[in-house]
Amino acid sequence: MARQERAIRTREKIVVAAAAVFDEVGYEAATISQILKKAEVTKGALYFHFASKEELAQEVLAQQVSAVPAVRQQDLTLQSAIDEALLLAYLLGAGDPLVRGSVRLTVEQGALDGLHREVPMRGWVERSEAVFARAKADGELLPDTDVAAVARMFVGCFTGVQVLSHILTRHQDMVERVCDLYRHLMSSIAVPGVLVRLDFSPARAEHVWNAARAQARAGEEVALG
Ligand code: XVR
Repeated sequence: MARQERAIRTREKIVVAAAAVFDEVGYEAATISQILKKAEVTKGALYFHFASKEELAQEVLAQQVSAVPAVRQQDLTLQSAIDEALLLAYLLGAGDPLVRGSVRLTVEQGALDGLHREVPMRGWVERSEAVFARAKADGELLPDTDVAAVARMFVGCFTGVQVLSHILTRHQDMVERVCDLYRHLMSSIAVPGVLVRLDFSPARAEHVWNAARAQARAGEEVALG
């Protein structure tokens, strides 16, 4: 393996380990030595890539949106939007360390710890807005829908449901709660002919995950040549 590729892998291993520790104990209580132990790397390797716990947390936050693999494109853009939310919900419930750790960092608002929690949130709002703009251009949304307002509303509602699901069930009912949420929110923005074609079933989440993984693997193979 080339030296540069090894360095990239070590860096990513450290980021995932940091996320796992942030998920388990929160940002404030997390220590560099816990992260070292989990990552199974030397102190030198960690400090080569990251100067501090804060820098590590910022990187975990920065990777939040890309930690969710791209979903397979569906005929209806709104179905793709549902699938993305299902996948994020699934990964939270299944215990994906990067997703869970990053989301905990985002919603756990420590006193003056200086973390830029707006980074992933702005990323989600932008991404949602792009998807809803496409849905609108495709004629799937009721006329006069304000896509920027809708994007903020979806991200806010998702976050609220996530917090409640974590408190009540440690995310075990996350997929079901997101299905309920989307069934209600979509009926306020989708044209009737589209609404009846949308699939909001919780069982869909695992299929979305398998399809996204297969697609990501195929992409890697193409990249390797
Ligand atoms: O934007 C999101 C989706 O497009 C659905 C609307 C999800 C936003 C998730 C935000 C994340 C940060 C804290 O969840 C939290 O609870 C996938």
